[in-house]
Amino acid sequence: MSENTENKELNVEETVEDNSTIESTGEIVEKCPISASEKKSGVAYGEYGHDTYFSKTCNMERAYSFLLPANYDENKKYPVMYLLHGIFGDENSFPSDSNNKIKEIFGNLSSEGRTREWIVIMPNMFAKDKPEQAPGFSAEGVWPYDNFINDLVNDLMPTVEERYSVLTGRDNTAIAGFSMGGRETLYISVSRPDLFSFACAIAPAPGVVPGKDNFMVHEGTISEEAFVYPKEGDENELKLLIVCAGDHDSVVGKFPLSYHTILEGNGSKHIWFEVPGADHDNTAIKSGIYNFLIQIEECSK
Ligand code: FER
Repeated sequence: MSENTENKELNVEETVEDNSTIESTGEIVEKCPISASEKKSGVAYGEYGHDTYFSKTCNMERAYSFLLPANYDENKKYPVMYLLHGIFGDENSFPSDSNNKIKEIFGNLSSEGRTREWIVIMPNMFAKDKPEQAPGFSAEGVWPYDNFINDLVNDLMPTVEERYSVLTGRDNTAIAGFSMGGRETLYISVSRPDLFSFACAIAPAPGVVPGKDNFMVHEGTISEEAFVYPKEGDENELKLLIVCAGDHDSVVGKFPLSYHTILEGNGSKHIWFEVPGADHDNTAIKSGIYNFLIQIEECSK
């Protein structure tokens, strides 16, 4: 699920020769431009790291990965983006797959002043509270994913704020995720809009609201009526909410579209787009992250 087979054979880090700059008008560009996703000579990229923390929610030591911006400086303060992996993934899912180009997209956009410098935190989203719990397509198998909101808010966010030089508050905090991570991005952002001004769900999996697919019956983390974001003028209105997905996603199918339809129906402002030629894969991830970073700056102007 979190494996992105389409791009696996190209596990090479390329450096583009022309070092072309990113042309962006600020509009949604459905496909992430090559100029944003390829490694360029002369651009300093951040480094991935790994650490652990004790979670009171889970009553165990847990791990996360992080991406600090190039030239991370304790004397500066940085906004934080939480980036959530897909089902059966863990804190290594994003850092270990060089084809998602996360490092490159953040570094390229930042070097051209198209995004602020972010600290990216990639947690293990399976917030089990008993060692024997395992992920799967069942109510018990997904419960720990839905429990992650508690670990995030009560354990991981305080840890991050203590360990890194971070800007706090919702205007400096973003959440994004792919598939199961997209589902939890929606659940977390709609539940705690006071904590996140920016959210991006890439190919979000079913189960935010009740539903059924080939894998299982989803009870829903919230009711369809409750899947509504604070309205314009509310202090907790999101500045940016993106829902996107590949135009032929063979895993989550039309569930991302169904979230868009619900949000449109209840007047929750958001951006929806499909990524042409993308399945449940890195093409969708790259486009989602690229557009999220660009749109954060657009909506902050
Ligand atoms: C499901 C379909 C897809 C589901 C989860 C997924 C828990 C997640 C896919 C992924 O993370 O790649 O019915 O139920």
